[in-house]
Amino acid sequence: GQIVHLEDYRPTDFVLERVDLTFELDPTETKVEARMIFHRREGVSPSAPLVLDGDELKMTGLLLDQEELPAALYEATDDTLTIRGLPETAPFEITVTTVLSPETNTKLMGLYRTSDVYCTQCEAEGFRRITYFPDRPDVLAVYTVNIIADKATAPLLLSNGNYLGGADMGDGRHFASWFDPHPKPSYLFALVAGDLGVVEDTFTTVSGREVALRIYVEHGKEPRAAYAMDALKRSMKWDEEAFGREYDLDIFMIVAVSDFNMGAMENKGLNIFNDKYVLADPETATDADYANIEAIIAHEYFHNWTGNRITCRDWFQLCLKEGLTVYRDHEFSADMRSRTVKRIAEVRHLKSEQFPEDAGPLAHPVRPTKYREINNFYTTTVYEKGSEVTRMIATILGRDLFKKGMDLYFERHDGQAVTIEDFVACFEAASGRDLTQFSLWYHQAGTPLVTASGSYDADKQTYTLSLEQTIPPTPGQSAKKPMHIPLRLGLLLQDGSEAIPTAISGADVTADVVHLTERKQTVTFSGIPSRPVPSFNRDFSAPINLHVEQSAEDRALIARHEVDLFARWQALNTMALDNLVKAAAEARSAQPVTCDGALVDGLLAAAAEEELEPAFRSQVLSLPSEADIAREIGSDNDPDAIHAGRQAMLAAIAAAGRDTFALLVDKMSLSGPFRPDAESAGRRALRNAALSYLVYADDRPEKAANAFRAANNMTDLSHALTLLAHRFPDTDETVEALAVFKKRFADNALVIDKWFAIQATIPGAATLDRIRTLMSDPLFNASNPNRVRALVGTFAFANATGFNRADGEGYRFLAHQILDIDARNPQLAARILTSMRSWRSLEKVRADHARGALEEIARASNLSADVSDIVDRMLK
Ligand code: HT7
Ligand code: ZN
Repeated sequence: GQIVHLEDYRPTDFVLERVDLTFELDPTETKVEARMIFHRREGVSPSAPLVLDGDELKMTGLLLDQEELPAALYEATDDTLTIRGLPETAPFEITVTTVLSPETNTKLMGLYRTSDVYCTQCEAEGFRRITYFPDRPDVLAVYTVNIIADKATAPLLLSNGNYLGGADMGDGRHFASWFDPHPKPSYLFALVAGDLGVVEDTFTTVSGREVALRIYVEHGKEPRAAYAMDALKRSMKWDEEAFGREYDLDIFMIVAVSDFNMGAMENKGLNIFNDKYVLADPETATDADYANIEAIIAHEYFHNWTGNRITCRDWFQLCLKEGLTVYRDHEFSADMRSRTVKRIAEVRHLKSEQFPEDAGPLAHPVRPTKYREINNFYTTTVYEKGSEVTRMIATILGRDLFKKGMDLYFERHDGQAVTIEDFVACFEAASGRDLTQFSLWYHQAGTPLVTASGSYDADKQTYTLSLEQTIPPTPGQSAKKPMHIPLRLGLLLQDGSEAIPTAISGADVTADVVHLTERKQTVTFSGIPSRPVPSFNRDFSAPINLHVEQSAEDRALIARHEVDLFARWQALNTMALDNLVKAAAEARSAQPVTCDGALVDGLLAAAAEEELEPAFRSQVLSLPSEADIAREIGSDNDPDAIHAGRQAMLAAIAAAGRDTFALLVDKMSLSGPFRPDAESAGRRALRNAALSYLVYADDRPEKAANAFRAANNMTDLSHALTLLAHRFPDTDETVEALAVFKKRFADNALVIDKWFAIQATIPGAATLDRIRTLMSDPLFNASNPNRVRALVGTFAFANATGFNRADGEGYRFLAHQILDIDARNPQLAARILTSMRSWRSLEKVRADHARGALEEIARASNLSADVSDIVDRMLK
């Protein structure tokens, strides 16, 4: 594929006025007729041709104003259709007929089949796999869609917008017509046809309009869509209250399918979901599943305004809709659940996924300036860092001005395809602030590092902080400018109260936000009665790394007294991480692993503190992951040493806290029917965290096996199975539990995915053989993305010791899998391959094996653009 550059953006030569699509559905010979009305844009040369995008299309007809086009006037290549001799000013109609084979479309882009249902996925460039079209997000048009299909196998015919009507055609077929009055880009087009069950409800908008809500699922699964429906109604209400956004069609539909490349898709009025993010009941879904469903239903619904009504001018602006919509779904979940616990989960995710991306060969700015394959830019940088950038705008402006800026954005740009500059300009206009320096967050890749040191002058009663920011070099960007970093800061006194300075110099400060704008800055706080303990980056106000020498006692003071609960968790987590890094070094040099007493005391005190909510306490008990430790160490990583050090620390904490944990297991047990609410989930999380420590402290599997037998919901059951499999992989108890679980849930694909994933994460070199065996299990299905992600993806992303075997077999296994998957589904292959993004930070032997495996992929013939883009960037 060719490289696309932001600076080459030009509007199209022709304006698309409207689109009429007719689909005659057939598994291998679907006929698509696309009628498009265009006119030449003012000022465009009369000789300029119309160039439409295509991808693997078979065209069977081409008309201009209903007359066949002479062959001399057009040229069709692999990816374009060029038409010449078009009218100078008058509108004209182009009719393209194509024939598609949805059944054999294994890329799951364009029109495809999943469990006998026809469905589409058009973002980013899937529409061009349906017909020749100006397939770019700045081409907005009004669509009418006619669907003709066999009535018996496809009684349900859906598309975007409002239903116009339909009828029986008398020949075993029927048709339906849909009209979407809102101009939209092609990536938001959707069609679904098949035989599905439905859950129905209604929502009355703030202005009193009734909207029909429908969630379509496989027959028999309707009861499992109840939670998704509830989440949808809460999302609709929340968007009215929090952002003043009302829904704009008579109907909102969600369809759940089992073969899907990503989580879900926000097609106008017809969201299509990976069924993993719709279906839930206590027997089959964990608390994490419920929380994900709530968040993703909300996310896709929120796109109706941030993405659909206001869309992206080009794909470089992807964060305009994704970063903002993630920010909105984060705020929604924070309002529905515990704000602090939600923030902790967000920061954990950001640090474990986005920070490594930003520190490795795939690093790119939130708003990139070039790409080879746009599918590879649906990244955690665009989504999660993009959300953090939006959050920082809210922090800098404050709640009211942020809201004013958002209102202006909706008012100014409704119905348009816009840029990040347009978005930022709304906040500048609303606040009168210059956000030029702030905008570097969109343009400079890499996680800024802030180094801080403080000194207290008892005579003058001043406290001085020296702060320095550095932004590491990233691919294509060696020198960086200093950024505007809004750093929330607390100064705690020894009694735990907060110092209120009488004056501050050296930086702009609003409330507790210190605005860092220089490379080096010295900030002085006056009127500080005694040496304070600084609590940096409260609420994780900026997505940065922070280096500060702080004693365990000072961190413990923050952990006990901070008013910002996030900062309390952060203090304990940082203490734990420091200790885990030391433990890894000790394990690597075969020394005994030491566990800091202040850390153990802090963890156990927080775990037992009844004033704190259980979900928070469970977060405290969950130590940084092996990947977190590797990231903190940064280079020359030995995953086995990291694992050994961490296990030793777990054992030490488990031994010291045996009584606390036993008490918690008792106290946190729940009676009565299962409820998926945040509070009940928090109790289960704390109970299971405590149970994990009890199991670590034990060398026999009974406790875990008993928990497995006693579990009456999927959260507890899968947790117990994980404990058994990870801690006692080859015991009779584990073998039996795995067999029981498999038999009980054999006909539930989403639960069987968990069965595969749990085994894929068993630590140690032996797991690779297990993976190979599991791949020949009859339940393994190489063409179902969820199943491939559950086994191969989970192994590569989440099993540090198994995947990074010292002999390099894990990497070679993955290389072969990537080539195999790539032949069917390039998007899926490229995504799983990113699991190797941190290969350069491994110790030399492993890094050499990893490079060898990547080179093997790079050498393969017929690589997709998706995989070759990723592998080339990783090897650069
Ligand atoms: N906007 C969507 C992103 C997307 C996607 C979804 C499913 C399959 C392929 C896809 N390519 C891009 C999902 C979202 O962020 O809401
Ligand atoms: Zn999105």
